[in-house]
Amino acid sequence: MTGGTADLQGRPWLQGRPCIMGILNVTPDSFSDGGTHVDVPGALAHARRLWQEGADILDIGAESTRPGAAAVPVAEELRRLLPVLEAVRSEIPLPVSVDTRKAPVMRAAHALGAVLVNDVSALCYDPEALPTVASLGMDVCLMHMRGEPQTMQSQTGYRDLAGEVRDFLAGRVAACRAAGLPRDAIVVDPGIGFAKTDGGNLELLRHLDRLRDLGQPVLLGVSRKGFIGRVTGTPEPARRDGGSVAAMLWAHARGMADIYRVHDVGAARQALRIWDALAGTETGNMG
Ligand code: HH2
Repeated sequence: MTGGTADLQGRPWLQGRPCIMGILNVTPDSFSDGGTHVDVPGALAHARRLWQEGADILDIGAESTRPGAAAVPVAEELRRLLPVLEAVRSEIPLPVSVDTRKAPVMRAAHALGAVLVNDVSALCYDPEALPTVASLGMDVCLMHMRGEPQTMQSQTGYRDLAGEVRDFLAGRVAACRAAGLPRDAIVVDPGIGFAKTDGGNLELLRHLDRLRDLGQPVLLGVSRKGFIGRVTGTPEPARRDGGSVAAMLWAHARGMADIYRVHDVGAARQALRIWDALAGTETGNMG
């Protein structure tokens, strides 16, 4: 079984049904899978598995953005990322996204065939990031957060969380449009777990529909996040896939997201298929 929709100009979220982004972290310290896929053979084996289990796109990241994580120098991020990206691109027929905040990493990843920049700072961290994405013609995922991964959990107070997230993303979409990015190239993400309390994450998930009037595809990243661990009493991130699937289906049942960023692609794909079979909304791609 493969997700395998590598056409649509590398934009599987335009296929008319929600798609799955499989996470490939090539970091020693990611909160859930740090250190497990850092060497090229290990990373490639994991990418193969994500593809076979039904991913539509792979998101490769070489800098952890978990709460408290320190920034990684460009040279080190490139050293971790590029050999894996090259190997994945030579074997796996899926579009690849690069999870980075840095323009030089965006440029190097583009040269190796990455089509989407997934920037948790919504192109705010590096002043060169927005002109770089625009000049390379890459797609972008703009995520809401405040501050830096190291400090973000001290900035969790909001008057109207969903409204403020929406307004921030509207401003970033406008900045991208002004820099020349076409509307189809822009995805937005509420940033679950980034500068939000546990209650804030739940509130944002309840009101995700408020992002819909932006008119952009919505990416949702709930997989194994800390709030799932705290709400369910599951300290080990790798044991949070049940809660991750539940949060994903909450959004899917309400049509509130277009891309689900997940660690366990097989579980996510199964859950979406069964939900759609029950709801009568499956599109014939029954694998
Ligand atoms: N979450 C993480 C990293 N990148 N990108 C988007 N667009 N949305 C997210 O919710 C998101 C993201 C954190 O998860 P993970 O990659 O598993 O961990 P780490 O940052 O520790 O590598």
